[in-house]
Amino acid sequence: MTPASSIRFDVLTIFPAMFESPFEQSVMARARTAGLIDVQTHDLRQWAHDRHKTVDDAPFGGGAGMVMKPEPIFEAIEAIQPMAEPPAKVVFMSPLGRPLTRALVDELAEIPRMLIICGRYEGIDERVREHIVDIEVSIGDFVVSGGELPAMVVIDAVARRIPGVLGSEASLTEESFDDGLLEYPQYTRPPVYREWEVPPILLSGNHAEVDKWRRRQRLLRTRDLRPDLLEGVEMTPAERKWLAEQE
Ligand code: 9D3
Repeated sequence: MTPASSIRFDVLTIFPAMFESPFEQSVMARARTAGLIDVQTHDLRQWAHDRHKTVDDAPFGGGAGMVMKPEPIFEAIEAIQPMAEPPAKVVFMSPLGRPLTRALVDELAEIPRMLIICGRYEGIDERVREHIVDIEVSIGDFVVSGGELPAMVVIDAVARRIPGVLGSEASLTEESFDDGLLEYPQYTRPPVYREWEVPPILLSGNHAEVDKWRRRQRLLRTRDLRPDLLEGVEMTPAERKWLAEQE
């Protein structure tokens, strides 16, 4: 995987204000200040054709709900593409899309510019999907009210793959979890809270024993919570024996 050194996200939405706060905080705010990501929102209603700024209409053939009209979307994309370089890949957030996984996040992180269309209403005119969308992405098999929150999930997850967005310490930590195991249990002060004690090994100062304990806890948690993830994981004979002994 070779991530882009910076990524520009153009976002087409009828709710641009939804994108303000999440990208003004913490990791994403620092990434923007550092020039590693650029998030530009565009209000789809700017490209509506009437004084009511209509962007939806009733479905041909009848049925419940409204459909997003094609003209404002095509015209918006044609206006946004020349605003920067290189030409953006057009990403449509949709329940029909490719499920977002670590592999898809890594694939998207190689694209230096994407224009993300956020759908609302019951759907979008099929000609948009057919003629201008490059990639359709879903965040999972559940329904949310529109493409805005899913777009923010994509931007956050993709931005974290750009070198420098996470501190070097955090990115090394993240990489150490690339082996497909769940994380180990974490504790901080106080060592006893309401009679509940922190595992004594963590207070021992014996780093080799701490590492061994953490590795085994990860194996145990993965077996109990996400046995599907344990398939491709390599274990030493000692680890395999220990795990089989745990209830
Ligand atoms: C009755 C059919 N519905 C689809 C299951 C209509 C519909 C509901 C909600 C169509 C779109 C939406 C709004 N959701 C998104 O735009 C969306 C989404 C999602 O709901 N789940 C997971 N990923 C995504 S990406 C965009």
